[in-house]
Amino acid sequence: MAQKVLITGGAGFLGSHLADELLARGYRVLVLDNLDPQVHGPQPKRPDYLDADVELIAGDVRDRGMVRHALRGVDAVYHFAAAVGVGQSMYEVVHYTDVNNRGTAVLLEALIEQPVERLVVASSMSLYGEGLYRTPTGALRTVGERTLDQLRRADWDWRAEDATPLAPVPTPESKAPALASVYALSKFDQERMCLMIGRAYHIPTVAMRFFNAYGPRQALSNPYTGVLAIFASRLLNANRPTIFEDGCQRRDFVSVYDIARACRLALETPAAAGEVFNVGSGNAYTVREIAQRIAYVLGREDLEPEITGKYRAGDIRHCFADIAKARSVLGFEPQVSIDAGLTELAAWLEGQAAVDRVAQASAELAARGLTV
Ligand code: UD2
Repeated sequence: MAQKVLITGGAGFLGSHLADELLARGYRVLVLDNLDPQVHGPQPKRPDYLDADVELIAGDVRDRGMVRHALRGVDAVYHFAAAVGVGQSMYEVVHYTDVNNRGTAVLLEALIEQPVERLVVASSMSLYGEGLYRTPTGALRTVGERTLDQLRRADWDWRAEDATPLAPVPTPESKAPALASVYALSKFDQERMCLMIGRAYHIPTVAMRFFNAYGPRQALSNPYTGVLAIFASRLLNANRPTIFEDGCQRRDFVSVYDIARACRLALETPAAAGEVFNVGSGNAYTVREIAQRIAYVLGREDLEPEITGKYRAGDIRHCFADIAKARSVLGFEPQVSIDAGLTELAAWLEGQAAVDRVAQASAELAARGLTV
């Protein structure tokens, strides 16, 4: 009998792609998801994109009874259920702590009673804060948070004490966390709690630190979606993308398909137990480069990005992944190039707009009594 895998939060962006990846490899997939209206809309229902072979339980990971029920007959668990807005976590503190921290605690208590062969938890690059830097003499450096004064002066980049520029380098898992949001704190908490309980109760556990994920099914209704989808949506609506700072900040944009593959490998690789892995593309692009590439794939290079010089408080300057560990231990190799990934994202976004218009048109017809 094929292994049965539970994905909490499996109706969401990352979880549903993981479900596809697992089903394609012959696993049976069960999803526990509360179909949060912020992600799934005001009248939540099973998302159309969720594969018909996925067994869906609509329920909350904070509900003990529901979690116990979902764990019956399950061989492995992916814990992806979480509230995911960095900015929002700074005012909905109770909600984020409740869903992310307590939700994980409830799941872990249930797992102590009903252990599984593997637990994989979704963590985030946000817990690094700024990425790792190198001085001109080659020494590695960690930095803190840029001050508001510095940002007001449009002094974007990090420098050493003697004013020489610091160069960003790929960030490895060993970089100490620098938790700058309730969200980042909750992700760190989730990964530590899972690894700790996993170790104590012999549940082989793996934590995956995702970098900037993108791809079809990104929750566009969620105002906290990433820069790629924001730029693409602006271009599709004939608006110029708006770039903060000078656009030279760098990130690691990783395709959701590569994330799904890395997560499957975390299930199938015995040596991954007890470990933490960065999941990125291994490439870094500036926000400017990204704006250009999206405009190119959409054929809207006429809509040049507007470089505002404004800034978002709490933004980091650079962070991109060192994926050497995932490569060597998991045998992970990113397969989706940025151009292929963006082309697909853009095609999907165009389809989304069409669907929205269709829904609106149908509603209008219905309101006028023109449809049955
Ligand atoms: C945040 C989260 C990360 C994940 C991600 C969503 C942190 C440290 N991390 O990462 O965990 O949730 O969001 O993919 O907060 N930008 C523009 N114009 C725009 C929007 C963004 O220039 O219209 C810039 C922004 O200032 C930043 C970069 O694009 O420098 C990336 O922004 P983001 O919100 O996509 O992601 P990031 O890295 O802040």
